[in-house]
Amino acid sequence: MELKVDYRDGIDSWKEVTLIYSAALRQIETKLEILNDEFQHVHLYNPIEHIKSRIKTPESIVKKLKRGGYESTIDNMIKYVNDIAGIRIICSFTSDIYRLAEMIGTQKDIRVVKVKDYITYPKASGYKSYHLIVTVPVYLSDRMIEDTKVEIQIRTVAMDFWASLEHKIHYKFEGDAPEYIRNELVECAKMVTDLDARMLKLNDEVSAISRERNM
Ligand code: 0O2
Repeated sequence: MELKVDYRDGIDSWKEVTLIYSAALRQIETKLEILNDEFQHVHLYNPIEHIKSRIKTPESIVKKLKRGGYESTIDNMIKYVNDIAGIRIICSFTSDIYRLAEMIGTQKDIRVVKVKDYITYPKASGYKSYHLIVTVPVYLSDRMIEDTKVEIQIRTVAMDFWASLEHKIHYKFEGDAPEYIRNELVECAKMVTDLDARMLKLNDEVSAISRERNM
């Protein structure tokens, strides 16, 4: 892995990039935890099951830049790699995903710059998830780095289970899995969609009964 270091907006080394993106990740994580706590307080219910976050490895960044035909420079990674900082939010129900996306969008210092709704429009592979690219300002001791990008992926437990296995299979076969395995994954994705719909319906029915009985 080799990243050529140049100078852009005061960011001049991989270490500094990591510092800035980690700070952006932490800010978003804290906001999400606050939203989850508030939701629990008001609605007695947590939309977030759990949150995972990561900084993309330099190797992975270089691969992505190469795929896009870009030279491996700090400048290019900041400009063209949207998921250097990534957060994955795992929810119980599909309805939580849209609720959370809306809540994130109304936060004053978060700017949503891109949305990919792979839930309404799943990939041909069967992949389902809701992706947001957002930016947040990061305040350092002597300056403010505006518009630090963070990719937020929101999906249900079932969608996450499917995506983790598909990701492993994708890497194992270097993107060229045998057809019967790809077909089986598409079938499993349909089962995930069905399971998510049934669990949501069940939950709605239980909530309606609880309201009726004042439970
Ligand atoms: P890795 O190894 O997981 O980090 P853009 O953001 O628009 O410039 P990109 O990055 O292709 O372009 O956006 P997209 O489609 O939103 O995908 C971003 C990430 O979503 C991917 O990052 C994966 O983590 C995940 N993802 C997208 N498609 C699939 C899929 O078919 N299966 C699985 N399991 N995950 C997927 P990376 O960097 O491609 O990969």
